Amino acid sequence: MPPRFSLALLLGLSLGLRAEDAPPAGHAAHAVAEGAKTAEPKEDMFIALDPSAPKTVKLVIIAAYNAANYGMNFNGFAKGGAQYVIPQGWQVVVNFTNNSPVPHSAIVVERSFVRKIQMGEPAFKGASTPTPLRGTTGKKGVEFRFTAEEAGDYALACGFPAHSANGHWIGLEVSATAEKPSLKFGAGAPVLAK
Ligand SMILES: [Cu+2]
Repeated sequence: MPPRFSLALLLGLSLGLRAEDAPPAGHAAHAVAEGAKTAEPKEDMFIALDPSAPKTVKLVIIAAYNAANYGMNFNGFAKGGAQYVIPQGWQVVVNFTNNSPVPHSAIVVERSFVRKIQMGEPAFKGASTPTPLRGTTGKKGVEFRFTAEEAGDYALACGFPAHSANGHWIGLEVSATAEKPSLKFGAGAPVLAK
């Protein structure tokens, strides 16, 4: 008997598969955007020398790059899990964007400040997005620049209240000995002091 039954079953199965293969209009684009957002971060995506200006480094900082640390990450990293090293005296140009509708910001502070609920002034003149406490949204981006005048251990932190204390920061060392700027992910990055 059941040729009919089998046929119906086959039809049902193939329909089911088709429904999965073809998401409703609009969802496909969303899926692509999600995929792009979570592309595995690579160091060279976020740091580059400026060929037109001596001793100038460009940093790309993307807040809520992916879902790591509930979106409270830069370029996919939180809690000091990535570390920039900038030679002392270099110009730093930061291009900041935010993937999330939740406001985030970026401010360079002394490393010991990352546990503060509220950030004060940036460690260097000009070293923050325009309104670090309120944050900004949107992928349009804001640019800020500063001179890494003084060697030491700093952090690039989110200035939105309580975000940095919840891990929304990465390391930034200004080095008196490094000859080139660098960025390192993972092991070798500083661990947050308890
Ligand atoms: Cu934040």
